[in-house]
Amino acid sequence: MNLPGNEVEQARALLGKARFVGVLTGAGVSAESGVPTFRGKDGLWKQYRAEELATPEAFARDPSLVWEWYQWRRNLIRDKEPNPAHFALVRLEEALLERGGDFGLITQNVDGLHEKAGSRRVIPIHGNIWEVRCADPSCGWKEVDRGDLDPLPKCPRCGGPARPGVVWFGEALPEDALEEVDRVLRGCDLFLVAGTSGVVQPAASFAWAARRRGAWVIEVNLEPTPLTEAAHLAFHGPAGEILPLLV
Ligand code: BV8
Ligand code: ZN
Repeated sequence: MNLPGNEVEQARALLGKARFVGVLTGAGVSAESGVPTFRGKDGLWKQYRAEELATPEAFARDPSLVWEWYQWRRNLIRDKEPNPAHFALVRLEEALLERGGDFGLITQNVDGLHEKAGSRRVIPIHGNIWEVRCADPSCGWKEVDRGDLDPLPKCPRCGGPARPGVVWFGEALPEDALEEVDRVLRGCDLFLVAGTSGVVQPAASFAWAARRRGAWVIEVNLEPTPLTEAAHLAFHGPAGEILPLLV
């Protein structure tokens, strides 16, 4: 990693004077904690891709296969700890709130590591892998359970199939989360995007929306992404090294 010093200084200056920082994180922020990302060579599970398993259709067709994937991921994540990227975002939030500013951390990650690190204003737009809920929305049963589950968990209230409490492809994002996202995108004067490939909508449009409203946009990723074009400053390297350097 060899970052141009003047750009690091520019990013630090922008972060230092911002009043309202919005952040969008993706799987790359948890990569250094040992959580596999979705896309790229480490993003594969058996012969499947996330887009083939994280859908209501896949669950209707083969709930055992989908649960097997989620239980594999729950077991992988269970004992993982936040890394310096997560902790840098905690410090950024603290600094903003201390100087009377505002902050919102939009995350596509379902692993709960931002909360574990101590971030408070987290907006988990794709749900929570520890939540289990009834597949029938009219039943409404749900709970957070970090333990081992039956291979094919059932809803204790109505006896129907239970499903992971995450947002699948083709499903709407939670309304309360979208309202909070809107507040961040309208209000922030700096938007920081870290560790996301920027291909999943609607999250992939957030940086553009913030920029259109006049916010500075900074990207941190191992490599260029479709969002690099939306960024005023882009840093290429591990989030666990770059975020602590900037914050
Ligand atoms: C919706 C949760 C409407 C579950 C996930 C065609 C065109 C455009 C859009 C669409 C289309 N067809 C369908 C759509 C819509 C679709 C979509 O965007 N599809 C794409 C793929 C084409 N979107 C949806 O369906 C969304 N819903 O649109 O609803 C609607 C409205 C009303 C009513 C009904 C419907 C819902 C999408 C939610 C999908 N859920 N996951 C689970 O986890 O199991 S998505 C999945 O991708 C992940 O979970 C993650 O949340 C998301 C994004 O991935 P990333 O986090 O970016 O991870 P990725 O592996 O891709 O990249 C990692 C990056 O990190 C890389 O860039 C890498 O370089 C970098 N990196 C790695 N290590 C490091 C690092 N960077 C820094 N440091 C490191 N150390
Ligand atoms: Zn039920």
